Amino acid sequence: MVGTVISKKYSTYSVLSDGVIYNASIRGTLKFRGHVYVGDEVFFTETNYIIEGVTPRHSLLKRPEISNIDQIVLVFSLVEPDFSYFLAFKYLTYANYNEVPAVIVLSKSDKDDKQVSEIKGVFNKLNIPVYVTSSKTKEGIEEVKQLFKGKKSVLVGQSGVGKSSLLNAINFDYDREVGEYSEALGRGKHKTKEVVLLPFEDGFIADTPGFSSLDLNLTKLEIAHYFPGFEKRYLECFYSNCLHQKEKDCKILLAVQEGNIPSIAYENYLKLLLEGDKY
Ligand SMILES: Nc1nc2c(ncn2[C@@H]2O[C@H](COP(=O)(O)OP(=O)(O)OP(=O)(O)O)[C@@H](O)[C@H]2O)c(=O)[nH]1
Ligand SMILES: [Mg+2]
Ligand SMILES: [Zn+2]
Repeated sequence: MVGTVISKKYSTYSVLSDGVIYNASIRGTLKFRGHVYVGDEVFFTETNYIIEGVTPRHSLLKRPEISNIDQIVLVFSLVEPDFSYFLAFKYLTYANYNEVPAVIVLSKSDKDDKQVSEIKGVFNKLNIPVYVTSSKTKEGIEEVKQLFKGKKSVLVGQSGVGKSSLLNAINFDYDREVGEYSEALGRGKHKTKEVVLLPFEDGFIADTPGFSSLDLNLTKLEIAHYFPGFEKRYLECFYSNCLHQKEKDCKILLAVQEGNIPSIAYENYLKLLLEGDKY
């Protein structure tokens, strides 16, 4: 049989096949010795649900660990925790590096919407869609639902931004557990512990544990290539290893001067570059 791994716990894999969830394992398999990730399309035996193979993956993310994703939905709350351009640019760089398209969902608009137009302006300039939502008032929920149709999407964001709440607002039956925001920690309390794929209209949406820090593990040169808005422009820089700082004939610096790359993006690029490994 063929199915999609929707969650895993220790060595048990929940596989959805034709509307039925099977508890499959890879134990005792002679044919298959590789890794199995949530998101994988697998072959498993009809009698004892042993996974015998995985179809080739078109994407594989390490954080959160999930495969075959068509779209990364980056969730940022406007407040609690506060919106951070630095984190947004970092996650977008991560998505670009993994060659998975990304969109931004701003949550908790009921609490504070003063920054919305500025944030939208910055990311729209870089062709990154921004959705504004509130799981409380349901603002933007219908729009966001359109985004998920027919795709395998993953919600990514810090603990407490409202990923699980967003899923409950999309479909009450998901019944995701919601945590609380801790004023003292400045983040949520890591309520969601596992990656889970939830079926949604010919597609899937993954709820994932929030994380407080993300190590990109990229070299400076990779950051210089995958930073949002830099993807094609860097190819035109005079030096092929241009880090877009003070180099001669740098097309990124030019785009910043001409206003085609927002200066806040460039400032955060310089900050992110400090985290890059030497190349
Ligand atoms: N006012 C308001 N509060 C929200 C909204 N969305 C989420 N919250 C609150 O934010 C807190 C955290 O929500 P969760 O949905 O658990 O956040 P999460 O991103 O899933 O967090 P982790 O599972 O820890 O990664 C809860 O107290 C929610 O009630 C919103 O749109 N408006
Ligand atoms: Mg959660
Ligand atoms: Zn350059």
